[in-house]
Amino acid sequence: MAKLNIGMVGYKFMGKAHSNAYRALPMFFPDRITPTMKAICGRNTEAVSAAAEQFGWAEHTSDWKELVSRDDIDLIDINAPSNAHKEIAVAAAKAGKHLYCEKPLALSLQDSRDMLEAAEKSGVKHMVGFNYRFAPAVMLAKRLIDEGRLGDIYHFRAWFLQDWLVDPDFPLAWRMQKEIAGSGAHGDLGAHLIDMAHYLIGDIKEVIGMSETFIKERPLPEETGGLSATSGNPSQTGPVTVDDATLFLARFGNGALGSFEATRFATGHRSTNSFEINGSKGSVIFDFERMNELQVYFTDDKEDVQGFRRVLATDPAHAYAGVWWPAGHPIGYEHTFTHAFVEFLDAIKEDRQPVPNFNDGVKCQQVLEAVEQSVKERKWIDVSSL
Ligand code: SOE
Repeated sequence: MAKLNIGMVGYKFMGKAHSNAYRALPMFFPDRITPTMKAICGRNTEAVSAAAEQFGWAEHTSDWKELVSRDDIDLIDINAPSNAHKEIAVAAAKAGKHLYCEKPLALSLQDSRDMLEAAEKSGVKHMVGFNYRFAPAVMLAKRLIDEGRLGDIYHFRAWFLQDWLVDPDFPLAWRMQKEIAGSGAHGDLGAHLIDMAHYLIGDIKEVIGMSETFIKERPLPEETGGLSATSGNPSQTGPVTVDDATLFLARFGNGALGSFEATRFATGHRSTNSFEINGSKGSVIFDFERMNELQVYFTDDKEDVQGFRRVLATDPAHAYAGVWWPAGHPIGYEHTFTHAFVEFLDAIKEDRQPVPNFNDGVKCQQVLEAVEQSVKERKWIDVSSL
């Protein structure tokens, strides 16, 4: 199959990011399967029609059921709010479509398991949108760990800090409503950190967490989109039903210790997504705001030059780097999505599951829920008990 017809549900922040990735693919990865941007779907006909034109989709529709049942669609890309994921994914799987779904996979662990089961039953390929795995500097960290160049891993500490909710008048957008988002900073930002930990370190055995909702009531929104929202009448408010910040400690199956912090209240941090890993032979530090760099430290460097050094992950030696620009020319956020789709297209061609797939989505959801249970019960929770 040299071509693949895409039907996409969602047209806001992630819809734009995914569309951009599909458009870049044939130009930068011409030897791969070519994705054809067939049809985009959203509830607001006027808005989705404008998005179709702006992003380059051939058609638009406001009926996802019609979209997933079309014979000429091979893959359904779901980036609508989280409460829509399960129904669409299960229906699309039953219709035999490959699935790409944004994170967190579902509103609950059970829903995510149902999605995985539906995908496995129908034998389609499935992938979950943990795009940060595909930053070349992150992939370099993975290689250093896998090749034993950091030695035994002792610590994984990660933090994803945003500040877009510090203003108490910021309206009650969907990301602050449990029935639509599942959870707050925890599922939105913490999910990325958990997946990164699974990718780099391995399975998490047990967790203990704490969480807080600092602003408990917010003005009702008039309109929301991406990370922006406008409020109508500020005197009309509603309850925030998700966490503003969640922190937790973890013990990995291989004995490493982890700490995780996800917050939308880190004043001054627009989107600081970082991790540090310490091993017996060295350490790495990644900071998404400098996503082309990996700080590395090796204990076997000569003592007089020991220290963290900055490696620019833009040489042909680094994953995907040779495809874009000459050595030393940085890439950005949007490229992580293109790389994720390259993995998906390759998996379809090679008849294997892409990574990360719904199994990884379920694993992440399991940790998310274990942390929530721990917050409620104020004790350590064994992740495998869920
Ligand atoms: C909003 O907090 C958000 O866009 C998340 O939804 C994304 O997954 C993350 O990559 C950046 O922040």
